[in-house]
Amino acid sequence: MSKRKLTRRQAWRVEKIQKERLSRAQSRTQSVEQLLEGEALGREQTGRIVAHYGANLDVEDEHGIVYHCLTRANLPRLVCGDKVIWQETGANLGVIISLVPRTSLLARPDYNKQMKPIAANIDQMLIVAAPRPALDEDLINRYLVAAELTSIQPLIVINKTDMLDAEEKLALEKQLAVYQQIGYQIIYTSTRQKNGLNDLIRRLTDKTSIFVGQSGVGKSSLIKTFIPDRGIRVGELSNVTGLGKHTTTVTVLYHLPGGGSIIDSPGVREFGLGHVSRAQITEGFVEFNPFIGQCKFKDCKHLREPDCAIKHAVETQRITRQRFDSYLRIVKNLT
Ligand SMILES: Nc1nc2c(ncn2[C@@H]2O[C@H](COP(=O)(O)OP(=O)(O)OP(=O)(O)O)[C@@H](O)[C@H]2O)c(=O)[nH]1
Ligand SMILES: [Mg+2]
Ligand SMILES: [Zn+2]
Repeated sequence: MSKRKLTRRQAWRVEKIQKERLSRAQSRTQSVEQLLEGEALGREQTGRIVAHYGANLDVEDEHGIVYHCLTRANLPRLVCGDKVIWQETGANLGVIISLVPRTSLLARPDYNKQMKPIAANIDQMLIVAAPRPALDEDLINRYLVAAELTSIQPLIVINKTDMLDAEEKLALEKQLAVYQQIGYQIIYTSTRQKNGLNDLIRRLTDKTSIFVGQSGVGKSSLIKTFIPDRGIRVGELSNVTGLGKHTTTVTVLYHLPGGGSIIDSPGVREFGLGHVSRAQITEGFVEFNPFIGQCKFKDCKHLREPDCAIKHAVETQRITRQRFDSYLRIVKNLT
């Protein structure tokens, strides 16, 4: 078969799939509009999205009852944590008719570099890391920047401390001490030895927190220790890939028995910052703030320019080389 023929056939298939998609979307919209025109609609009420799978969203009403809902076509992409106005259309079924303005939105770029929202109305971001899969400081720093730029309070959680002997634990604490020096809190936990869990639950009460971090660091395991009866799936680390086998694939919001909610999100190998500028990343490195605007050149990139206030701060140890080098790697990878 010639190359051209194959390409044409591929093009035909792509077009066919797109047509099918469009018609599915149109019929979905039609059925939503038909539902809305019907007379059997319940009253308008507020609710919160507690899970979402493709076009279907689970909305929880004020009494904690969950309804599978479709959405009106004119709404933006809705995510876990969103507060919505919706109407009942049948037994445990409903239609979302509007979105209550969000107080915060966490998003990340997808494979097409389009920003994809992950969760909304979050107060706190728990950045979970572990000795295995190997701790990635650049990833932690990207999450910290995202937290700073979206005004979501970050908290670093180092899980699986049972995998470290005393000496290794000390070395890790020393490596991460810089984060505490610049004002971030770190909680060391082990779901196996039940360490640090009380400390962690205290930070979660009465807030909406999202657990983020690489796949296999133990986000779902931590959540499971707080909500034991909700059948949360926890992955075995595969020896081949090092990634979780029962990896979380949908974002779900759980309620804590003592008040507050937690959102479990799928692990990521990379967390890109998307369309943020170099200047925004610099701002997201909190300890750089006193030196921003002090460089000789207004457009200083803090690389080789003379009289660079940031580099001077590194030389005089007011900014650590550890964070500065990570900053340089992050801005270098900006698209
Ligand atoms: N040694 C040890 N293993 C743990 C600990 N916490 C979780 N694990 C194990 O780590 C593996 C991955 O745990 P998960 O909770 O599924 O990890 P996750 O972060 O939710 O992963 P994704 O859903 O893929 O993002 C499982 O085999 C857990 O049993 C811990 O404190 N110590
Ligand atoms: Mg998980
Ligand atoms: Zn500079």
